[in-house]
Amino acid sequence: MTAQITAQPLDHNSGNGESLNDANQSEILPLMGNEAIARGAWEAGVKVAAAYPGTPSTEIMESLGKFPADDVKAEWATNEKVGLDVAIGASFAGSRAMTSMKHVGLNVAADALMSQTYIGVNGGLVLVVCDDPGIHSSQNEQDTRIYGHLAMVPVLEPSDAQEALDYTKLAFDISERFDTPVIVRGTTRLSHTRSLVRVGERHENASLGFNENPQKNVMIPGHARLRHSALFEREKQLRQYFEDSDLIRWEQGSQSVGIVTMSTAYSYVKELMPQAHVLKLGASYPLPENRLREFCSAVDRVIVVEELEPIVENEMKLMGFEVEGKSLFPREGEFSPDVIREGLEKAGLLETSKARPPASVQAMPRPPLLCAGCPHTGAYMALRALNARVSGDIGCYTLAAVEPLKAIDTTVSMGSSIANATGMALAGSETRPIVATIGDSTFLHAGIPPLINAVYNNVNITVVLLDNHITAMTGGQDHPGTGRNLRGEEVHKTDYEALIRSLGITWIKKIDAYNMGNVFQFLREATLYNGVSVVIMDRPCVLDPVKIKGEPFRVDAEACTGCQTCMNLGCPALTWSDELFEGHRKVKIDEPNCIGCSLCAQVSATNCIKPVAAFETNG
Ligand SMILES: Cc1ncc(C[n+]2csc(CCOP(=O)(O)OP(=O)(O)O)c2C)c(N)n1
Repeated sequence: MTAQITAQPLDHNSGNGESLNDANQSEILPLMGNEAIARGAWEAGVKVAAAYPGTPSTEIMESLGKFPADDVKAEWATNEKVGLDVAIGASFAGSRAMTSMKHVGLNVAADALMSQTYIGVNGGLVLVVCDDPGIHSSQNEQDTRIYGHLAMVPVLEPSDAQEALDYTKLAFDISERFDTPVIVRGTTRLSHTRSLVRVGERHENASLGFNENPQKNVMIPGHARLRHSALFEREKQLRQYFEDSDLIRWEQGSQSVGIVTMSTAYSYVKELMPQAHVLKLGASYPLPENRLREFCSAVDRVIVVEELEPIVENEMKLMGFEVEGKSLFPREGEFSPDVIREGLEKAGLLETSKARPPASVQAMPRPPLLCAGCPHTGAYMALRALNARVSGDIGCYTLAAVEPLKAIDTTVSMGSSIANATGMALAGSETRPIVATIGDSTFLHAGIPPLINAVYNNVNITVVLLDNHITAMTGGQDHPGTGRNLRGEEVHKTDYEALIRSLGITWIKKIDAYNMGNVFQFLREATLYNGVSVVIMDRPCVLDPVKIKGEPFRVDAEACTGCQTCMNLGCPALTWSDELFEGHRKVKIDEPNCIGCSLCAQVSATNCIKPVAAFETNG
């Protein structure tokens, strides 16, 4: 059950000032957290929304793109900073605007946020940022709430899909009322859990028009100094707002312990300690000191249950409250009922459960692998054969860092590969050819400035652009290189060759990633070139837009010598048979899994792999 959230009356002409659980909200739909966020934004009258995909946030923009284009211009942006800047532009123009991203996306967008917080908003401006506690699908684990403090912008923390909708809607109101960007913070568990959500109607907002106010809109030092002071006043007003808001909810209990919690941890706490006093924080910044004081003085012991960093705990300690938190609960990893239970046992609040029954179904451990027929495979096999020093990037191809390809030496953050390779070249100690590998979406996200930089600084590196025509890692989103937008409409398609040539690079080869002869030959030639060379590996992802399924291949068991050359591809369709050749296990192909890419046939040392039809013709 979600409690009533009463938005304060607003100046804005949208008429959104009524209770968010108003009479219009009669329909109930099963929505995933991310769908609920999109729905909340649409109901709030969002006019422009832009995002770069990133797990667990991706479905927010995908869902918004399903609403009529006349209602909301929803688009993929080339990166998170671009997405935020587009939303900021729409806010300047007087419309409600939103951007969404995964936690690390905010690192990219932070520069814009840190200035925009001074500027404030015209049309409401909401950033939905989804953290990934437990690092299910990310390069790190970080707590977005720290950015809330840094930027001094309110952070709302929904705990279920209903709140995801309600809080997103409310975030626009708060944004306009207090002249501030607002962060709605999600987590993987919130984003991807589906539950019943009461939905409402859309409130159309007339554009507020451009607000001509250079002192507010143009951040030069003289203006920024004034605006910085305004932030402190705004923080005070926001704190007061949360003192009075239903977003902060004290759920009375009968025990003498009080638990301060938020986000999905709230549900676990309620399940494990239904008798405790609970102060649910729907917003974790800025904190309402008086409400906290009232709560703390009513109980004997206060425990803060918050995932990741001790943000609320530390702030409460600074306010002078005696609280416990990270002495009981981990500061890393995802919370679960078991994790919270352990902490509460440690605190002596729950009896120690000695024998916890093991989960009845255990997932089978599975090593991460590139798909059968993945067009990234051949390039890495060749790079390993070339003994290249490979700086990698973020995408499906990062999987080439592990056995059996084991062909990537470094991976840092999106777009790092090219500048990392530049740095290695400048260091001057590397004797192996230096190669940066980067996917098409990642190249457009953050790969172009470092490529310009590599040319500018005249280094000897090879850049391999792995163009599989899609953002595969996050589920196959379009980008400027696919020539389609979020709604699937045809748009201008980035011409990589022309773009790269325009940067001053003359050694460029575009090759079919399935032609192993060319892959080996041109990668070798590229690494021998003196300067920046670029090889574009051109082949669509086998899963997008529909799973590619060509004629499968088969191993001629008679001819196979068990040399294992094909096994170096790490293709999941290749398995071992029970037959041996001079003590070596022969290989066979799982035909339903094979998509017919022919890479194994091309690398086979004994020419024993052929299309299935070849066997049938030969009887
Ligand atoms: C700053 C940031 N934004 C978003 C992501 C999520 N993400 C990881 S890889 C990737 C793009 C992958 O696409 P591409 O480079 O084309 O490689 P592919 O997966 O298709 O091989 C995205 C969006 C991220 N890790 N970091």
